Amino acid sequence: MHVEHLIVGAGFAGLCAAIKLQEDGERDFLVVEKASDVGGTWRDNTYPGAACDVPSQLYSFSFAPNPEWSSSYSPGPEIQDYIRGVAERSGTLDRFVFDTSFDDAAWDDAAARWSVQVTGPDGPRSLTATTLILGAGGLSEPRLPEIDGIESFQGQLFHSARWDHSVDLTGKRVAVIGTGASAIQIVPEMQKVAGHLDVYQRTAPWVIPRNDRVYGGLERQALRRFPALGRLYRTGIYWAHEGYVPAFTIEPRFAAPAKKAATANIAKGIQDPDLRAKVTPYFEFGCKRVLRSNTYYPALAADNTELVTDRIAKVTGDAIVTADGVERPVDVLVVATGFYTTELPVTEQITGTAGRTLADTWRESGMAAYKGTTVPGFPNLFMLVGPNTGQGHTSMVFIIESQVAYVRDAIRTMRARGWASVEPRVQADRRWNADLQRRMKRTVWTRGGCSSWYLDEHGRNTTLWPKSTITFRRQLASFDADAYDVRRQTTTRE
Ligand code: N01
Repeated sequence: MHVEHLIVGAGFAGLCAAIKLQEDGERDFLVVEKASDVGGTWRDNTYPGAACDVPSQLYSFSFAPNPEWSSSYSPGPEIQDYIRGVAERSGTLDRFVFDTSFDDAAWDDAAARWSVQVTGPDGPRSLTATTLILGAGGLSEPRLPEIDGIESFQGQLFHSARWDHSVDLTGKRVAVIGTGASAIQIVPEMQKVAGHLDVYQRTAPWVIPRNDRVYGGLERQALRRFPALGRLYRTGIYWAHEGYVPAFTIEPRFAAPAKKAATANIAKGIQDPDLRAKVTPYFEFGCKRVLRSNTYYPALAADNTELVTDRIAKVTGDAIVTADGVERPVDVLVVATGFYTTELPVTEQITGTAGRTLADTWRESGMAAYKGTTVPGFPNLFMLVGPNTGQGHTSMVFIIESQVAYVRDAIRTMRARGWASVEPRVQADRRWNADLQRRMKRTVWTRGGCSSWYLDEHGRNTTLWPKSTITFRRQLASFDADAYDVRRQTTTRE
């Protein structure tokens, strides 16, 4: 079987690509999705308290505004319903193949197409595709902690992104390992139901107030009746973010007001000076992702919670033992320890022109792509949410739409000019990434004195976009064919 376009993943990115390809009259595409539903991260992260910390109006497709958001920061299930609703209304769902994993893809140079293996309910299947559009997500592969003895734990253990809803937590001794964006949403919910809660903190994060606001009935009615109002909200929020955050990542003085708000947040939520000291970060504001919560610090200060800052030495059958020798019994162990971000497992599964996988190509140099989307040696591969496209402060949906616009233009250009394949030139790729990494050196993510999922094992930031998102959108506004080696539908290279 041959399809013109194979899209991997049915989250925001894959869905956006499907909808926009259809809009362009491209009918011959398939979306393969390993799970049984659309939604990506919002389908997978069902932990209690899951919610977005990017404003709802901005965390939606520009072409599918939603006047029904219940509050300024949407709860996870509402976002999942939104994605499902958009998918259903789009008329693309008949080309989604669920419960089907993407196993591998290899570029067939003679045929100028990808040879792909997938596995569905009926077993493995081979197909070919002219373009491969990867929307597999940058935060989709859970990373379990490597802790001595953890495999011997006899109680219930699960990752934050694979919540086991069959486990009743009421009155239990619950332990949460990690204090990142997922954990700080989980902890207040656990504190409400657990008999006792231990929170294992390796590094204290900066947490600013969440300032969530429930939309009143009148406000929602107005948003429904006057779509322009929704667009106004969106634009206003967008510029408020854009005006501030990219500036403070370069210039620490601009971070001072937000750092002050984070310090006041600690003082408001926690009375005990020892606990306050423990939760006060040692690194520069913004070095790790800045988190938002009004309830995290009060939950840590509650009588049934203990914040443990001693290093975890080992896990036994029913307890966690810290380096100071203290053993704390545990019934349910939640590991909110993040994701594989710089060594994405999917990169092992894609083989380019030189017979090397993406993972091999990036092993020494780290992840890198031209415009975060295309890679030399991998013709007709388009990565959505690729290297250096991530955001710590604003909407990935904005980035996804920018990338999809670029991919659409690439496909239109290929059709118009009769090209079989496009592949970014090594020089263009080098120039793009050298410029990014030059700027990266000046950012708080590199010089802020912390380690984070933004950085790879060499300390290189291969995940975040270091300029404004409007710059990203401008730079991907049209397909720049002169940065590419192209091959005509005959076999000569230009
Ligand atoms: O993962 P993380 P996350 N022993 O990698 C700790 C998005 N997101 O799932 O800081 C002990 O940030 C680790 O400690 P340290 C968002 O982009 C968004 O929380 O490395 N601890 C850290 O505290 C976010 O940034 C939303 O020292 C260990 C934690 O586990 C991204 O997803 C909500 C450990 C991991 O934090 C990832 O967030 C949720 C070990 N062996 C997620 N290993 C919203 O929109 C790791 N840790 C609100």
